[in-house]
Order: sequence, then C-alpha cells, then structure tokens
Amino acid sequence: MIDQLWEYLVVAGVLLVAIVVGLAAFLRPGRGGRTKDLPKPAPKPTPTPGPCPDTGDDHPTGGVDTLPAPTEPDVLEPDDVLLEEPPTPTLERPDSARGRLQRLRARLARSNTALGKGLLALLTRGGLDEAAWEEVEDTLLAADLGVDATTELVDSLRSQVAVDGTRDDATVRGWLRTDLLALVDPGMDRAVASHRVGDRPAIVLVVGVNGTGKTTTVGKLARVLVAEDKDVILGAADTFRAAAADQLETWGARVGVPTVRSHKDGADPAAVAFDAVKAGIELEADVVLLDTAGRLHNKTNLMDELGKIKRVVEKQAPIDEVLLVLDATTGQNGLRQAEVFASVVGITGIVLTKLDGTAKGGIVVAVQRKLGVPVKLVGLGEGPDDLAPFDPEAFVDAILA
Ligand SMILES: Nc1nc2c(ncn2[C@@H]2O[C@H](COP(=O)(O)OP(=O)(O)O)[C@@H](O)[C@H]2O)c(=O)[nH]1
Ligand SMILES: [Mg+2]
Repeated sequence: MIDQLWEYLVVAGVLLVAIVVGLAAFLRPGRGGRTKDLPKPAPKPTPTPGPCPDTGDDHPTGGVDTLPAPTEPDVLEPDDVLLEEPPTPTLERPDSARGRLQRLRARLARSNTALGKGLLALLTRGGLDEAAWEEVEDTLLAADLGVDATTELVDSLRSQVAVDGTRDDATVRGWLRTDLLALVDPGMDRAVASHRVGDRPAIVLVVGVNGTGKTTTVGKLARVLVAEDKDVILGAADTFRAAAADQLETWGARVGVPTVRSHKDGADPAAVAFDAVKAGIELEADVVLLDTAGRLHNKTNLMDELGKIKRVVEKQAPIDEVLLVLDATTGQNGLRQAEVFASVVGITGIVLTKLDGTAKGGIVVAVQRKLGVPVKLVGLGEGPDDLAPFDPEAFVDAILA
C-alpha cells in the first residue's frame, strides 16, 4: 500500500515537474525572443525601456531603427565628401544656348498644354454661350495671364468667332496663336547685356526675393556665356551666409569662371560687388555677373542694400543690366514683389524661373505688362543647362502643342 502510495506520489511529482517545465519552456521562447531584441533597441531609440516588454509595437520600430542606422551614415559620410571634392579639375562643356527653348519645350508643354488644350476644347465646342466664354476667361485667369490681358484676348476671340463662324481646330488654333503671340509681344528686345562696352565689361546685377533662383540663374547664365566663349567673372554679393558664396563659386568652378567673394559672413555686399567689377575690368572680362541677397524685409531695407551696391559699383562702371528673378509658381504674390523691386532699382529684364513646375505660363504676359520690361530668360529645371533665352514663338507653340 505504502509502496503504491509512494509510486503514485513520485509519478504525480514527476508529472507536476514535467508540466511546470513544459509550461516554462512553452512560455519562454516568446518572451525570450523579444527580450533578446530589447537590449539592442533600448540604448538608441528608447530612452524609456519600461513599457517595451509588453507592447509588441515597439519591437519592429526599435529593430529597424537600431540595425543599420548608426553604422550607415558613418560609412557614407566620408564617401560623400570624397566624391564632392574631385569634380573641379575637369571643366564642363556647357550646352550652347541656341534653340534651348525648343529643346526644353517638352518641359514647358507638360505644365502648360492644359491651358492650350482647355482653350481649344472650349472654343471648338460649338454653340459658345456666355457660360462657355466665362470658362474661357477662368482658364486664362487661372494661368495667371492677368485681368487686362484676359479681357483683351477674350474680346478678340469673341469678335473673330462672331465674324467667322468656323469652329475647326486649325482655325481656332491659328487665332489663339496670333493673339497669344501679340500679348507676349515678340517685338521686345530680349538680349542680355554680355558684350564689353568700350574698354570695360558689361555689368549685370541679379536681384530678387530669396529662393526665387538668383544664384542658380547666375550659375546657369555663366554657363550660357561660357558656351558663347565669353570671359565671365562672378561676384558673390550675397554675403549673408558663406554658403551662398560657396554655392556660386561651385557653379563658376564647373565651367572655369572665377568668383569674387568674401569668406566672412555678413561682409559688405557693396564692397564685394565693387571688387568683382574691379577684377572684371583688370582681367578684361566680357561680363561681370553680380549675385545679391534676397533677405530684404521691407522697401527701406531693400533700397539701402541694393541702392548702396548700385552706387558703389557705379563708381567704376555703370550697371548695364538689372535682371529681376521671379519664381513663376508664386503668381500674384510674385508680381507684387516684382513691383517693389522695380520701384527700388531700374529693372531691365526679367528671368522667370520654375516654369517647368507650373501651369501658370500666363505670368510671362502679366509681369511684362506690369513692369514694362521683357522676360529675357526662363528657368525650366534645376539642371545646369535648364535656362533658356525666352523665345515668344517657341513659348506660344509649346502652350498650343
Ligand atoms: N524646378 C526648378 N527649380 C529651380 C529653377 N531655378 C532655381 N530652382 C531651384 O530653386 C531653389 C532656390 O534657388 P537659389 O538659386 O538658391 O535661389 P536664391 O535664393 O534666389 O539664390 C534651388 O533649389 C534651385 O535648384 C528652375 O528653373 N526650375
Ligand atoms: Mg542665392
């Protein structure tokens, strides 16, 4: 009896131990798997290790964050720096400017054909009622053509529709082409001053609000001029940040154009502009391109800074060209900024940048009318050769493509 009882007890005990061990073994892999991961995520991304064990959500994030993140940048950074250093010795051969707008037409067309297509669709629809004409107007206004030009264009189209009942695509396209071209005004002189004047270089001052693309434009323009075998000097009169001068210098170095700059943050921009013009005269350059800062909070500030640059530069040579850089995507807001600049310095030409990213090509017409000066260059991308002389016919054809 007693023996049997002992046997039962031993068996029960063994079973109990087996169950406990089994349960423990069953539970551990789950928790153990997580806890093994925990020490890794814990040091970096989770400053509070407390809540981790019970929230499954923490693990994927912690794991992903911790795995390659800390090591990868360490490996990549020095490489990035090394990669950036060598490109200077080999000079790039920039694209010639001739026919660039034709070549970049697809960029312009991509964003602006909606305008052309919309107009053509409306005008060839037949039975043009008041509502349809309103739609034509809205389409033009949405493209930033401006109220005056829109009214003119609609009036002209209405009278042509009234006189000649045709609605066929080719005829309407022809009317639109003629009218749009007239609005863009092919008669304006769009040449950028880039020839020596007597015994001195041409002086070009580039102005505009921060971020519109001034430095990029100066860099691209330098390339256009180098492609025309011009000797160019750049002046980094944006002295607010050393990085701005670095940016310009990099553009110049790629095509072998020297940059006059200061290495001191906040140096006098007029002094840098003066030195650049002086270098241009001494080195018998064809053109001096002066990049300026855009952090101009108000009109007085603007007058002080640009006025001083102008005065100081003109002690040596008159400024032949003042290019206002305008971001085409900023619409009416950009136009107001343009007016302020025009009231402070005499603008002689407009550079319309970022036309690749907007369907608001009508701004070309609006800004020319507002300021009475021609759009001379257009920016159609961030690439080094994505700046083109503005060609009214190619522009209108791209819209109606
Ligand atoms: N898509 C596009 N981007 C442009 C164009 N022109 C300039 N940018 C970009 O606009 C940004 C500001 O340019 P930046 O020259 O530094 O402006 P800044 O402050 O007036 O000197 C940069 O990222 C340029 O690459 C253009 O024509 N098209
Ligand atoms: Mg700049």
